[in-house]
Amino acid sequence: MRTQVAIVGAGPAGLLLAQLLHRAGIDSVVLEARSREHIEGRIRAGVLEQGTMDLLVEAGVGARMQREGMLHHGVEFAFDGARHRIDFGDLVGRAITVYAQHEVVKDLVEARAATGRPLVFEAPVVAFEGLAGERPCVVFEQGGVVSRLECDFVAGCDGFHGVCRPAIPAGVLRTFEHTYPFGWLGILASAPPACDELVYAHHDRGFALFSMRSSHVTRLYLQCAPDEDANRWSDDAIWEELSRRFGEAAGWRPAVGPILQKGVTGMRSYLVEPMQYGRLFLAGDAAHIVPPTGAKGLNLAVADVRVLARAVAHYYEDGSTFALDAYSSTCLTRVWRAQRFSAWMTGLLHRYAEHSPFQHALQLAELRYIASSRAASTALAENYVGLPFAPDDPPAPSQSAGRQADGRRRLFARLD
Ligand code: RFL
Ligand code: PHB
Repeated sequence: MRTQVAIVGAGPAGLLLAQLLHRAGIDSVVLEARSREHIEGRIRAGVLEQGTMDLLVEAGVGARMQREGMLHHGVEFAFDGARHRIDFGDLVGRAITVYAQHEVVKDLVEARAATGRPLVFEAPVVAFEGLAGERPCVVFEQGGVVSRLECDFVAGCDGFHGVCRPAIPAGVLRTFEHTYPFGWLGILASAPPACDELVYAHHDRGFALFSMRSSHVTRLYLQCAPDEDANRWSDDAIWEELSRRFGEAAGWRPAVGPILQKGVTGMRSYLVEPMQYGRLFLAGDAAHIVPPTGAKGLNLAVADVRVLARAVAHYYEDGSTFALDAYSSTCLTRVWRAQRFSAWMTGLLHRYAEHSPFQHALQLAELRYIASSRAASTALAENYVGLPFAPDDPPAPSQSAGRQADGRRRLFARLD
């Protein structure tokens, strides 16, 4: 088997990359370890930045999101017994859309099926050959049969626990990591949203987040121990704790209803530099993880594959590797910015057992500052709605040739 781009993983990163490449006339094979039912039912993110929405529409997979997604022009922060609204429209003229990640995945799987290009489920990648050379090869298993897929490039879109990042030889990557001393207990509930927008609550007993999926389904999170067993929490205990945290922090309570799903997520910040080794390019959670407090993980995955698809297209247009060579540094600028914001939001809103009363009071002082200062709330809004995409990121082939020539001119000027 042979293709131009072998894509490992059918999460949002791998599937959107496949769609963007298809629209550029580039062939790919997507290999996914799990079944279609599994990836389409995995409950995860819910907040799409405006740039993400625009890209999904541009890629021809945004129609259902535009119909069913909920456009939000602000979010609320709850502390001191009241809710304080951050008005994105007024502060930065942008918005976010609340639309479940698994719905994005369903739309992308359907679009892939319509192209007739391969998306192979239950086909885990198990090994690689020749990643540093020009003819890499991906080895995968399907129904007990081992097969080889030759390609020009490998896109490592296989998430944090995948096989692509560990395939890079020791010493190539620099790793940055921080693990937080808490997790989130998340529930999906059959209850109508009791507030039109997301509510981030700061409470002495720990953080709580109110989100939603539709006019009759809410998504809620509670700060818990990192190794919390979700089954130790009865439904009544979850509602009681949510009601207490929101009631005291916000003077408001979410509507109660049957819990459809519950689970615990650990919280970590993680990234590797560079996001490339030879012909292997890492994208999305395979390269970086942010704590979910800033709602950035899915949006970063989308931003990475936008850059990668354009860089690969430049390569097939004129053989130029300029944009591919710039892939990692182009993505990492955005990734570090999202890392900073996500770590800051996490530090601002969570209860730390080791905090002194002084540190706890500082969190509240900062929340009051955000609620009362246009400058502070603008900084938050600007980061929450996301950095716009640069139109020439990566540079177009003609510009890249120009930039290479400029680089050579600068080098020669220095040598002169
Ligand atoms: P994924 O979604 O993990 O997909 C990787 C895919 O690769 C497959 N795979 C393999 N396939 C073939 N061979 C192998 N050897 C393989 N090993 C693995 C896996 O089966 C899987 O299908 O990574 P991707 O595409 O990079 O997407 C990243 C996002 O899923 C992630 O960043 C977000 O879910 C993070 N996140 C949020 N992001 C947001 O932007 N906004 C949010 O509101 C938000 N909320 C969240 C979140 C993540 C959460 N959890 C559960 C971690 C809320 C939560 C609770
Ligand atoms: C969600 O709706 O699942 C969600 C929203 C905002 C976050 C994290 C998760 O920061």
